[in-house]
Amino acid sequence: MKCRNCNIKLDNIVNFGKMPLANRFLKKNQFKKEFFFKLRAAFCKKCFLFQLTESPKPQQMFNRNYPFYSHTSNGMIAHFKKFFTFTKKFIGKNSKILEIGCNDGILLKNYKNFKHLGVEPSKNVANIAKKKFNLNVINNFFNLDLIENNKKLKDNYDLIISANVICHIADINNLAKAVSLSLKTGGAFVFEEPYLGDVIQKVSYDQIYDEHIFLFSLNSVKNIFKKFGLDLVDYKKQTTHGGSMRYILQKNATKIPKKVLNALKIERQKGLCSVEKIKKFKLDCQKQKLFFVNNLKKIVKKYGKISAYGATSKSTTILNYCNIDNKYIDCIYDTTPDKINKFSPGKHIPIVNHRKFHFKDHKIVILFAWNHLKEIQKKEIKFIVNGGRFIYHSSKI
Ligand code: DWN
Ligand code: SAH
Repeated sequence: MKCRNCNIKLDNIVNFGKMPLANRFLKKNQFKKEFFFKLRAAFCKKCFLFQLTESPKPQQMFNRNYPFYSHTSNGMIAHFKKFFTFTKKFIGKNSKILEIGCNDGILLKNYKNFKHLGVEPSKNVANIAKKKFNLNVINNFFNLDLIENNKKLKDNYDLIISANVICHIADINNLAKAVSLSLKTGGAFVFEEPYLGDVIQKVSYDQIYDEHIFLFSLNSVKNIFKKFGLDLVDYKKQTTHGGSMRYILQKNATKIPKKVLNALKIERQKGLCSVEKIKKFKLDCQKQKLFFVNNLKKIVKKYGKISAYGATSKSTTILNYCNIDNKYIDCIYDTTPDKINKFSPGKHIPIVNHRKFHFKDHKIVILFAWNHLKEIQKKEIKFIVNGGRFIYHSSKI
């Protein structure tokens, strides 16, 4: 397998085995025809891009039944308000803003009083952005074809924004070229994604699944986008999604600030550009798998089956990589109507309405939505006060 950015041979990092689609929650009659692919991560020693070697077709993942609705987290609603405030410095009254992957409008709604456009391929969530929040949204994939076939989109935007989307787009050069074409000279491209540094440090291998084709770093982002005249001019570390990075790029910047040059150097010193250091991640994943499975076995022996909280995309990687099924976990509580009363991908654990979570019934619960800990602790305060404990798949979280 060759690097999706620079086409040189990749170094294998870790193999998670046969994996279903992370967000393909099933009805019983769909079990037999379930789709699987090989989930394997690799690293490019030239451009430092951490990536999947195989990825399902985008239409298989992003369609009219995409079950992730961004508005389900109040913490993320507040976060995206702050994202908007951060980007105010790039726009004026008459600026035009484009969002790549606006989902149900959680970020784009903040730009409602500007000339704006969202591009979102998953029809169900795009419809919410359009109908509930009255936003301008094209129900399509953002790519070069879209820009080349729509003259109005070319050389048109002062600001392009995106959150947790760019890592979902397999043809990264096509994406970068499309962004560059639609941005005005001097315009800004601001996007944020789960950060490779956090995943390595926390051994949060659950950030790796079909939709997350890339885990970026400052160095890999710089290397991908500079070919298309998009220069990394700033960054801002984020705590969302277990540790993310906001990247700020400018079309044809005149100068790269010292702050960025220093941060690129620090990343190199930390080993984020070293294939030898990144290869250690495989061992860390295996250790955490062993830790989690042994811990779970002990708990189940003592208390019987336990429950989990948050039917996240991330949980699909944990459950399938660790081979944990209904023998250990009776159900996963969740707020999403499209997931409730269905079964988890691959391991077929029932998804139950979070309203049925009664604090007295549980002593220990696996928190799959660990990135929303604060928000969930608040909701389930009785569970915590009653001595309830959340556990995780990694001891480094
Ligand atoms: O990149 C992506 C991110 C932004 O969102 C996508 N590829 C898919 C998705 O990833 P995820 O499923 O891991 O996202 P979250 O936000 O960690 O998990 C959301 C799930 O947790 C939903 O199913 C809802 C559930 N949840 C809950 O049951 N109670 C969430 C919250 C905040 C809650 O209080
Ligand atoms: N931005 C939101 C949604 C992230 S989930 C948030 O941070 O909460 C990933 C989203 O990317 C999905 O809504 C999916 O439909 C969208 N997506 C995937 N590929 C895309 C592409 N090529 N162009 C635009 N959006 C895309």
